[in-house]
Amino acid sequence: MKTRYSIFNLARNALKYHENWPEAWRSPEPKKSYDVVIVGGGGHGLATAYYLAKVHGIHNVAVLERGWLGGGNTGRNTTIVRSNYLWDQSAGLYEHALKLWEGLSQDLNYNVMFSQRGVMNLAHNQHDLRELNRRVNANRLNGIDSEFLNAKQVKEFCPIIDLRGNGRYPVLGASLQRRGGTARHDAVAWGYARAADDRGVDIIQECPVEGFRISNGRVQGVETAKGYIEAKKVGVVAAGHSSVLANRAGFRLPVTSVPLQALVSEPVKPTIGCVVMSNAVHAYISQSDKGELVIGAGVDKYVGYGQRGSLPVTEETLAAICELFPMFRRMRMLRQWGGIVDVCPDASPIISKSPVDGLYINCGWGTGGFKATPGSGHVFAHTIANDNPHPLNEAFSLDRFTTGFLVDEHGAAAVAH
Ligand code: FAD
Ligand code: PYC
Repeated sequence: MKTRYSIFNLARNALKYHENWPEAWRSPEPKKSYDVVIVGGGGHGLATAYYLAKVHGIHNVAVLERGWLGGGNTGRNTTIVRSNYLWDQSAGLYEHALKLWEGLSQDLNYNVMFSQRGVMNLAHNQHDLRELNRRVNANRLNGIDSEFLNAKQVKEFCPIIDLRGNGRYPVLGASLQRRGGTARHDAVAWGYARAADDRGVDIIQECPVEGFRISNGRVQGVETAKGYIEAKKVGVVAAGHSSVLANRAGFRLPVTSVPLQALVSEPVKPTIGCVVMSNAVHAYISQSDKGELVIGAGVDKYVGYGQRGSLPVTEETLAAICELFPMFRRMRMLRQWGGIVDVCPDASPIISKSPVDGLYINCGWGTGGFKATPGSGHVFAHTIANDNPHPLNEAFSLDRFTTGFLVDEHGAAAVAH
């Protein structure tokens, strides 16, 4: 009886209150001018706006998003968070982000469902073993938790894995970052949006930026579908479309845009309690809190802007997943999609001033920027507020492609690109 009453209540409240839920953020018309305009309402853009307001006291800020918040790669990614990169510069940046993740739900007062379930990277051959060992040691030297597991320990940590990999992908060992894990992607966008809005930031959706007004080498504002908006400073955070926007501002970026795809299965009971990745075969898997297996693949081998990804990549990935986890062979896949990732030649991001004064660029995260969202927003806000990089993003400037001081993270990129 009690149950029926509660179900009735639930239905009545759903109908009665559905239209009166308070909005998590306002939807204002754009003002004539702002101190800072951020182009792109993904996680990185929203985080930048939040830290501009919170840390630097700059509240007259607008985030202009051409579609809906998180509709780009933020809402399309497979949510893996880790900081086990090879070089000191990357370790600094990604570990900064991981520390912010550890307090993010409290900071935003919004549950981003950060789950430190451990991220394991598999070794299938002697080369993988050497590379993973090298990276584990490099991580430890940088104070990042990282350990090497032999095959027996891999099986203990993830009992459903088949170490034989059907002969094609034998598992010889793995690296493990226990503090790594996953977070709920759209909650990250919504949490940052609500917290930025609370601090006075205007969030404007369905407002594509179509061009920039530049005078005497300095940005004056942005041309948008909702009219011209003046801005003292502009931050471009438009993953996948950053080279298009840079072209409109009159400079070139060394990035290539390619589709990266992912897919999820029908939901099942908890079966895999960690994240398992294989750089060598471009397949990785975790299980969402809803029970879906979240599976990712490699990038398509051609430039493209279709948010789909090609079938041969899906087939290759699922074949590898089935060989590593035979118990998943009869699972049905529910959804498949793609996102456009912009890739730098050294597989590291650009967080930098640009050749145009007052215009800043944050892009090139390739297949791995979700994990960096809080850290990226934090240091980019610093760069914009001070017109100078934060020490943690100094190495990720645009001019590294002319000085040659690249930060080559191809080995740690997890999904080769
Ligand atoms: P986005 O979320 O793409 O935001 C950019 C925004 O800019 C978009 O909303 C877009 O609509 C907007 N925009 C573009 N042009 C304009 C314009 N002209 N005017 C206004 N707005 C514009 N990373 C990880 O760390 N872990 C993972 O497990 C992982 N898995 C991935 C799986 C897939 C399938 C994909 C596609 C990516 C994955 N990534 C992962 C990478 C990660 O998703 C991205 O690096 C990260 O989300 C980039 O965030 P962002 O805020 O910069 O970009
Ligand atoms: O960078 O860890 C990563 C990642 C996992 C899946 C896609 N990117």
